[in-house]
Amino acid sequence: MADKVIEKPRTKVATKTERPKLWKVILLNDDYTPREFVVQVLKAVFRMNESHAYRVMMTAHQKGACVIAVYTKDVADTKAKEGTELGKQKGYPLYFTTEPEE
Ligand code: TYC
Repeated sequence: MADKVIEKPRTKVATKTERPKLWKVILLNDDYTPREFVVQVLKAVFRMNESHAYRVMMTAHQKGACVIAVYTKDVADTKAKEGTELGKQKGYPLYFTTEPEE
């Protein structure tokens, strides 16, 4: 009896921390917004340099849309709204949308 070891039941809670899903911000082409203005907005809102912004703008221009970057949902929504709003202020139909990454 003296050698009987009483074991404490071990309780281990498995915690799984999932990474938050990331959202893509997508630039859509239109026929009216001037190219140079799109480049300015990309630089201001998405902190791109001139050549990166130009390449992204041209990709949207030629293919109809271009994925700009991925962010957490809040940041993606805010940036898409900011970019769209800058165009709207000038009367342009410039449009940024968001969608979740697979
Ligand atoms: N297609 C526009 C033009 O020819 C330029 C443009 C490029 C507009 C990309 C939107 O997402 C865009 N003036």
